[in-house]
Amino acid sequence: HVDVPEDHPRYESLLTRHRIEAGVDRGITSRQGLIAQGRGEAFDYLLGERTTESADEAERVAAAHLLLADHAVLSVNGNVAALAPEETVTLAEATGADIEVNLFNRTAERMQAIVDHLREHGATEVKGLAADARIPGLSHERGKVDADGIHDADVVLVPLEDGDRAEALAAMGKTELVVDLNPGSRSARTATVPIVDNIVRALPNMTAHARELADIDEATLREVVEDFDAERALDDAEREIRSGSFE
Ligand code: PTJ
Repeated sequence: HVDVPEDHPRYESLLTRHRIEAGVDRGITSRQGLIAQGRGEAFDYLLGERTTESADEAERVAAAHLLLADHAVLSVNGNVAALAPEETVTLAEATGADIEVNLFNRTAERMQAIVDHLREHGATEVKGLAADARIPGLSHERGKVDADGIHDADVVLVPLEDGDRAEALAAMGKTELVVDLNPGSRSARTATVPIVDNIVRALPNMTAHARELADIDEATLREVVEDFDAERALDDAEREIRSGSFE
């Protein structure tokens, strides 16, 4: 437990930082995850630490993709597990998606710690431990996935993903929903739907959209998805960064 004064201007940002630290202490987050968090924070600062209108739209489109999917999977790494375990479980429940732990720096210990952590936060089934299939084009450890999980999925949500893996998943023909605060990252540029927002805001907002869209007919959902322009979403994010007023 840490005491961050609630009136501190960086309250949310400091809480998030402590969650990542705690994740490292508990063997959930990799030490590289600390560096990734720092990079994310810098972009979040430039974006004003808020969900832009354009990101909100991308989150709505991503929710529609999850609802339309034959088999959607939410991929969880060590940063996501530390930052938003409950929010991941809630989104999976709202959309009928599977959850799979998939690590860039895979170790058996960290896989198990994250699976346990997600179960403590209400997940019933967590995939990733079987590792009985491969993503083509990646080295052995980095390409491991479950045959009945990410390998089989038509839609995957990959938050804070490394560029190589994002490209390899896209090359498999999957609809890729990427949450990444850096609009210039290869992952964001590869995505079917780039979501330039903090994962701690993106997941609950996607759940809210999924609940709103749940009763809408399939044709309308398809329109939501087809109207989306990924290039424009990335341009919007860049413009927000350039025009930001920083506090
Ligand atoms: O747990 P593992 O082993 O799977 O490793 C996970 C990390 C994140 C360490 C690994 O995938 C990695 O090294 O990723 P990168 O290449 O550092 O990319 C992470 C991207 O996520 C960067 O573009 C960051 O800007 C972005 N990012 C970091 N924190 C957040 C974020 N995006 C959204 N929300 C965040 N909180």
